[in-house]
Amino acid sequence: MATTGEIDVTKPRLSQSVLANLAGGTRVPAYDRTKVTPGIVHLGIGAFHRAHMAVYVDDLLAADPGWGIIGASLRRPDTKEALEPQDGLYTIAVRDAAGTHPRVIGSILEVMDANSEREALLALMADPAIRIVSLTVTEKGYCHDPATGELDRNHPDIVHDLAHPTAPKSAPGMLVEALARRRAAGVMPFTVMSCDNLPSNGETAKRIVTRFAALRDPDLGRWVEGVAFPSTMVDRIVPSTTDADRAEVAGLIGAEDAWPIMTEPFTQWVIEDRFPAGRPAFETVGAQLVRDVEPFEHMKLRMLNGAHSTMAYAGYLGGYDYIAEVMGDPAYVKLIHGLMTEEVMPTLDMPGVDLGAYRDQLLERFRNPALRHRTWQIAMDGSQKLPQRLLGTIRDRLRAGQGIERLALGVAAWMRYVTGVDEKGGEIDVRDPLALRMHAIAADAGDDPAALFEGLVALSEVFGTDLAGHAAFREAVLRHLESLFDEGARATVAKVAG
Ligand code: CS2
Repeated sequence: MATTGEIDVTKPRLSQSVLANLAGGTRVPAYDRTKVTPGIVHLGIGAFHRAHMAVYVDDLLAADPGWGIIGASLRRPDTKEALEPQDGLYTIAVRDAAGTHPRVIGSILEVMDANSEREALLALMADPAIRIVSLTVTEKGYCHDPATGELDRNHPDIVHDLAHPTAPKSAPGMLVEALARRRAAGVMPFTVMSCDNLPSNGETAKRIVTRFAALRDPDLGRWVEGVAFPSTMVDRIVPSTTDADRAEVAGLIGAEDAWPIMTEPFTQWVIEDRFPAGRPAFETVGAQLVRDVEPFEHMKLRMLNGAHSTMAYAGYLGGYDYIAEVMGDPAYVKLIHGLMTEEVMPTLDMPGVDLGAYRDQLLERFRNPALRHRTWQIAMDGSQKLPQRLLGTIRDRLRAGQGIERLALGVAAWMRYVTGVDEKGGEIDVRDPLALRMHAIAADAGDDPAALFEGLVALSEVFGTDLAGHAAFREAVLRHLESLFDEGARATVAKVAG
């Protein structure tokens, strides 16, 4: 992901001092940023957070300036490098068929690079003014076993952080060290709010963080048991920014922004209302505060993300670069429509929600021709995503003796994709924490789909220990995998779509 393209010297760089002079029509923060004080630390300040939570916070700072965000990146300093010269300001550019609509967001007061500013970041997280630490560290940032949701004690970052607990690298390590400092100072814990696409993301975060704390010190583990970890369901599609996007945004706002964020009009945030240390009035800016988020998470992960991953693998293999292109192929649309209607919707228990309307809205969002969302981007980290997007639904249906034709195609397409070789013999750049292991499995399997299936299904962190031996699962996935090799993705999609 490129972050800084060529900077056009004829335009000023976006910053506080040029806000008043941006091109007409550019919405800018409607509050005095000098009055905003930090109340939230956000770990994992990537594009998603900047298109989602930071926008909700931007909407509420006029009424309540005590909730500014200090963002931190745990891996790369690139966000800090892009935003620091811009006083934390950046543009979100909302794209629909009518055009691109820019808005400058001011809720991020500062970006810190955890690697070079670890001590300062931990000190800030221990400060009583910080009442919420939110997270978008992606699935793999939880250092867990995706199939069980338990902390992976052998994860290199966890091994490191247990050996060096006061200089942690991982998100669980950072949270626990900051909480330990608060406990030692007699400061009440912050609320930990996960905004990642994980099932029961609050509970999952809590399980991992308390386990890590207990491994450090059983007393600390018990104290961390008392920390609130509300779950949230987050939704907004955010393609990676390209240099062409940068140029377009510069033209629209009349200033150079090193890292604008491109997104869609739709946004949704459902939050479990459990914030003992206080929270901003998120409900006044469009978030839904509820007692139980889990049904919403299931719905979103299985419908949106399950369809997305299926389109990503089967679409990439079929030669489609973008989701909107996949949606231009009637066979793929039929597959996705059928997957959601016949196979996912019956597994969801959502009284009062019109699932048919939700599905149709998703199909409309996927069709957004202006969004340019790459199948390759969604295909990343499949080993971490498959369990909650496809395999949970598959398990529910198998338990009920129901068919899994379309869901199994999603899994088979993933297996075909992670071989790293496309249908024309070209290389696929497979990005995944298990990429090396999967590459070795594919190399051993050669051109035998059955051997590839056996090798991949034995990855228990993805498939657990139940699916490998399940006859109906084996039959459906292997049949589709053979078809993907013999006939290719487009023909297989057409066949399975019916
Ligand atoms: C996508 C998600 O990249 C992916 O895996 O499925 O990022 C998706 O766009 C978001 O969850 C939408 O809210």
